[in-house]
Amino acid sequence: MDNRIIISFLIISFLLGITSPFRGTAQNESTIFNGHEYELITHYITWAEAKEDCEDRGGHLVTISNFEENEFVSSFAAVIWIGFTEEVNEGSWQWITGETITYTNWAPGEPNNYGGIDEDYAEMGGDGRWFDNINRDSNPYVCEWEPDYSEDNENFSSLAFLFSRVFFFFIIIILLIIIRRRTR
Ligand SMILES: [Ca+2]
Ligand SMILES: [Ca+2]
Ligand SMILES: [Ca+2]
Repeated sequence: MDNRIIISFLIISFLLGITSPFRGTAQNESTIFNGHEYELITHYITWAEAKEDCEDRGGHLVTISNFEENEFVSSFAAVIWIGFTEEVNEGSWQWITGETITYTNWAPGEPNNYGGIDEDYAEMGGDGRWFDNINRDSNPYVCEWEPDYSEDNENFSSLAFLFSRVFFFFIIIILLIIIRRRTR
C-alpha cells in the first residue's frame, strides 16, 4: 500500500518534470525573416513605452538594416514605431541596439521637428517611409528578436531540460533502492 503511493508519487514527479519550466519563452504569432523574429504588437502607446515593452519580451523595438527588412516590416501595419531616435543628441539619429546605420528611408522633408516641436522618435508609414514624431501614444509597434539571442536561449533551454531529466532519473533510482531495502 505504502509502496504504491510512493511509486505513484514518483511517476507524477517524473511527468511533471517533462513540463518543467526550463524552456524559453515561445513567441506567439511571430514571423521569421532572415533568421530574425518579428511581431506586431497592436497597443497604441508611446515610443518609450513600446521600447520598454519589446525589452520586457526579450527583444527590442524593430531596427532596419536594409531595403528588404524595411519592406518586410512596412507590411505589418499602416504606421508603427521603429527603434530609431535622436533623443540623446539632436541631429544624431541612432538605433536603440547601437547597430551601425546602414540604411535610412526618411519621407521627403523628414525629419523636420514639425511646427518647431522637437520630434525625436521615428515612425514608419505604410509605404515604408519614415517620419520623426513626438513621444505620443499614437502607434502600434513591431518587436524584433535577434537570431543569436534565440539560439542561445534554445541551447540553454535544451541543456537545462536534459539536466532536469537526468536529475529526476537519479532521484527515482535512489528512492526505488530505498523502498526495496525497506521491504526486505
Ligand atoms: Ca533589424
Ligand atoms: Ca528632434
Ligand atoms: Ca516629423
